[in-house]
Amino acid sequence: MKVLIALPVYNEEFILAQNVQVVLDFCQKNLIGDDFIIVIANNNSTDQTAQIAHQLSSQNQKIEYLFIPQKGKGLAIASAWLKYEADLYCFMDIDLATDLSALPRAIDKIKAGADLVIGSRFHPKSQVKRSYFRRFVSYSYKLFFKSLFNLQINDFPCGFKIISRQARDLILPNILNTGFFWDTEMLVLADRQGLSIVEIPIIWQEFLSENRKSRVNIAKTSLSYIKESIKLKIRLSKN
Ligand SMILES: Nc1nc2c(ncn2[C@@H]2O[C@H](COP(=O)(O)OP(=O)(O)O)[C@@H](O)[C@H]2O)c(=O)[nH]1
Ligand SMILES: [Mg+2]
Repeated sequence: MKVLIALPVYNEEFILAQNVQVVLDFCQKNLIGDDFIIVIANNNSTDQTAQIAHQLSSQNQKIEYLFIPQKGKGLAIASAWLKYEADLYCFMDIDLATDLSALPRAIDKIKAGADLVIGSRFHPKSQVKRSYFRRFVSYSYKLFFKSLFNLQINDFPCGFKIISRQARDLILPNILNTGFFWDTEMLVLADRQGLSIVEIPIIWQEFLSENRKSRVNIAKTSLSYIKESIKLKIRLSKN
């Protein structure tokens, strides 16, 4: 089977080349019997991201570079997923906070019949290194999304997800958000369609440094999650 790995990036010049190489090496060693393609999806970064991504793709035929002029992580992933032919579609955050050992396990679950497989920092078998503040924020999202949409899922915004081609075709055209809420909306819509969503344990570690801080503004993102959730809830109640 062919696996498409989308890497949404915004101003990642400090880690891009190194981490794309890590993903490439991992796939070459561990995705035995499966073909793969890595797509760097850049939303108009203002640093050297475009130049670095362009160079990486011209040096290796397994790496594609996609430029998206408008902002939004969700839009970047959707653009990459829709542009290339594959059997399985994955995205992961380029800081590689989710250890790559999750990838073959996730692929196996899809092959075994799951429609969506998502990394979960709340899985009892997960190993998670995170600040107390981010844990608290994450736990609040869990309570909020779970109760509002009445789902069994625990980790909605985790930056590691994989989906079958069939599920992509069914769900992607209905996702309206283009930013950080995009994958949460995907899960809610998938559940409404009766698709199976499987949470798998992951090893999660955030690598923050002076050069690379989180791209996420927690206050702004949380507020937009609340707004987008209410909009989605209203939309679903009308159907
Ligand atoms: N394409 C795209 N990627 C983004 C955007 N904002 C963040 N990202 C990517 O989304 C991923 C998650 O960002 P990160 O800073 O690690 O978030 P955190 O782990 O929640 O602190 C990284 O791969 C970022 O480069 C955006 O506007 N467009
Ligand atoms: Mg991160």
